Amino acid sequence: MPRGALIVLEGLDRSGKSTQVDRLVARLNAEGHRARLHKFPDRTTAIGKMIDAYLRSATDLDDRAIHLLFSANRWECHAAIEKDLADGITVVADRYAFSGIAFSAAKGLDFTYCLSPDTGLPLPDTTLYLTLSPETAAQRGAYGAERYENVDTQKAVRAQFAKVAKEVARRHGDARWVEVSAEGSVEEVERDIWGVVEDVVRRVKDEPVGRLWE
Ligand code: FDM
Ligand code: MG
Repeated sequence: MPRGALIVLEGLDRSGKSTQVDRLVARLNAEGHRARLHKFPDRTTAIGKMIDAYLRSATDLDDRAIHLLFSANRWECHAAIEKDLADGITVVADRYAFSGIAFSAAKGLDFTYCLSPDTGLPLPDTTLYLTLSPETAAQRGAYGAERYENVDTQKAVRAQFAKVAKEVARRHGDARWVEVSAEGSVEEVERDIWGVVEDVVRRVKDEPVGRLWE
């Protein structure tokens, strides 16, 4: 059976990522590709609840401890994702290991350390990184109240995402990371994303799923 594709959307806060993942899943299904959304962190699991409490600042955790919990939250879902892919279902992930690296490295954790716990996870067939200027982000209104939702953190995270992009290209090839401008209208951004995804879903059908950082 042709497999599904693993499509990841990454991006800074206010890039419209949540709107776009919803539209992408709807579009895939409408065009006859079965597709399912998977949000990371997945706040519904036991580990996800610990992460949720941390993000709401209801609890504090050591930087390495929370980094590993975010990774564990992906590992506890990887079998379900791989099963979907094998069953021909395309998985659209709202964030993935790349957010894990960018947000933790932005706090000062060693970049190579940040990569390591996610080694061996299913490799995204493509990652669409929604980019947004700080000016446009500011125009889109105030940040939320969660941890990391402030200008200084977002700046630092942006710089780390640039390093992540290079690392993905170096280890897995240029085609795995695609920058998409999020400056345009919802429809414009949706069209740009679809242009990439439509192609990837067809192309990977008969290819094995890769392993992240391997
Ligand atoms: N985040 C997300 C991390 O710090 N590490 C991770 O591995 C992941 C997946 O959690 F600020 C951060 C990024 C963001 C927060 O994400 C929650 P959402 O998409 O805003 O719910
Ligand atoms: Mg958020």
